[in-house]
Amino acid sequence: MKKLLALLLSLTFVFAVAACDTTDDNDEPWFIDNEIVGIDPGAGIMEATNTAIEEYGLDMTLEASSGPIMVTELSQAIANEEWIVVTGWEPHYKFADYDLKFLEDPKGIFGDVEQIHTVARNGVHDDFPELVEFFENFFFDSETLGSLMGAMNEGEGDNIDIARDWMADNDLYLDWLPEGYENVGDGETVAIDYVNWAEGIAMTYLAAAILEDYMGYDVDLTMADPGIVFSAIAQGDADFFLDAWLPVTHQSFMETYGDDIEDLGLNFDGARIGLVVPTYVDIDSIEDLVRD
Ligand code: PBE
Repeated sequence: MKKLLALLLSLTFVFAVAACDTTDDNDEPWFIDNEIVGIDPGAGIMEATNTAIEEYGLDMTLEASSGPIMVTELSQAIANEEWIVVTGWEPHYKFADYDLKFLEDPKGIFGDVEQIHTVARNGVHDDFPELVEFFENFFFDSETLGSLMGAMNEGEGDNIDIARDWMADNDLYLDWLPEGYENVGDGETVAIDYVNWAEGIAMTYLAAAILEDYMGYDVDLTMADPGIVFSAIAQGDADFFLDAWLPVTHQSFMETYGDDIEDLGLNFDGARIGLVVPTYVDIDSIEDLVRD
């Protein structure tokens, strides 16, 4: 009997905890654990989200994870129709896979539309003039980058092979190649760094395939945290980085390292960061995350 009572008590406890997770005092749906699902701690969007928590007076915590884990949490919440709010950005394949919306940001903490830039270490104009020309031409519209990201997300095997398959149906790289590109690299090594963010992975592996297959370079790819990537470029330990978000998201990195970094111009226009929820979450603004 005692055992049964204990069992009943613990079951009641489990149900009570489960109820707290998904409902508030008024039994309205709410975000599990009062949490915003974040990504890697060094990302600009994490800094912006902490500012938003302060400026809007949100009683929520920002959980660090990574881009891929954020997407997994998003897909699980959507499968259960639970409320979830994530640090989100576009271009990203999650908008093609799920019905999502950015929460309005009346205080403008997350900035406006911005651009993704290709940046490089000092000296690339002298050392790699053909690559500078290539990267100055390197530019995606939203549909093309979306298609490449989708291929990487859904494809199996190495990203570089997925990039090669994708190139068989998408020949925009022909417009990027400089005059006399064939084997201009002559086996020389080029170091390209990237962060674990979907759009940068897609662009970086595509560039690597083109540089190796058409221009004859040997491309050395390294994934690292954003702070490490910016400092590696500034110190000349890496040659190129294709995923610098300007003017807002990576502003603080550019303030620290900008003098030692060359900006080769934008490769994507119309990028955006913010707080993102599934469309069934019936709030519209970051202000609605404040509970009365
Ligand atoms: N992101 C993707 C990055 C830039 C690229 C939005 C996650 C960031 O927040 O730093």
